[in-house]
Amino acid sequence: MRSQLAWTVSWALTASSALSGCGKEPAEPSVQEGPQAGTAVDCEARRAAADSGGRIVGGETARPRSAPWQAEILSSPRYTAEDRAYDATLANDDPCKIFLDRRQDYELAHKCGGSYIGDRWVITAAHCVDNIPSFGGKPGNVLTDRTVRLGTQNLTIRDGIFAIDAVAIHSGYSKAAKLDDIALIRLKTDPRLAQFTAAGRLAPVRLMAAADRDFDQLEPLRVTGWGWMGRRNERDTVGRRDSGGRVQRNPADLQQVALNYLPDAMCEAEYGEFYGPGTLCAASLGPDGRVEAGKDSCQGDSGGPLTRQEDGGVRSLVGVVSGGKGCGAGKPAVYTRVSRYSKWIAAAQRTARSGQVVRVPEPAS
Ligand code: 4AZ
Repeated sequence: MRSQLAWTVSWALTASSALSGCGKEPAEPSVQEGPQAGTAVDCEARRAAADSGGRIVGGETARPRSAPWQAEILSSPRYTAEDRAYDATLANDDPCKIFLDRRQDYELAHKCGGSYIGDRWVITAAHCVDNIPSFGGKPGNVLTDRTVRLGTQNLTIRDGIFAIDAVAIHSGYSKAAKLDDIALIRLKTDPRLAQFTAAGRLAPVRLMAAADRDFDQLEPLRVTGWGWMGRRNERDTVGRRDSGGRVQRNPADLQQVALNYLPDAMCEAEYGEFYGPGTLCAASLGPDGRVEAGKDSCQGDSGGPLTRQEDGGVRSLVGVVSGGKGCGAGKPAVYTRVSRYSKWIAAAQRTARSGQVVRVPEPAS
């Protein structure tokens, strides 16, 4: 259990902002209103102003529309002038400091990734929607304190925010055990879903099923997200700073990085009881057969898609970003193994109820 602390800490703050541990979190987020997707010139200006310049960790900007199922789970920032003034007084090494003066609104709002699977359903990680904190450290309500952005790979475009109708969380998930880290979100009925789909902005991703071809050895996989871009070592606390001392930032443009499917034994050796049949191990493997440091998912990528390419070019969802020790620290990372949850997904879709968060057990096989 030499690493339990790093593991626990790594996941503890994922679904909330770094400030929540210090008793603050934006309250009652509302659907953001903003400009519609504009001209190319507008987009360039927005991108430049957003100062993203980055990657997942060690990745690159995803080609436009290359991940039309990519979802973002967000809450609206509600930091007041007093919040900002207070934040500015904190020392840079204070874990409560979240560098409000250095971050864009879309960064403050960002919480997690997800994948659109069609019919108003988004798949994400349980830890992104379970027991979310609210303002003042009080328990939040995921149905009202979170929204979902679809139909764009750029977070400065605001015409794609959807309200949540229902949430189903795997009953096997717990913050302590971290297994069964999977949940479904059903969006409220919205004509934009059909409009975005017709416009090619939105497309559901196919789910890998147990009967699909097995993974090739070291099969190339792709993970995408708007998560932190700096490396974080295994033993670093999850603050706003990367291992080089720079403030961790979220990019405006969706990032992608290529990883390899790894043998379970590599994650079992690293994660022990936190790795099981419902998890999948992935990292970038170097030519020496060891995990290559510097290419990884990180905080804020959680819940997002790990995909593979099928024969014929279609991508299918094989994993959901769950967690791991550090980011790009030369450790393999843990993803929820989607093909193990086909029955659970169907059960969750049957069980979900409007206006409720339900916990759904694994159906008897
Ligand atoms: C996180 O805290 C997290 N490097 C996500 C992914 C990884 C580590 C931590 C994998 O959400």
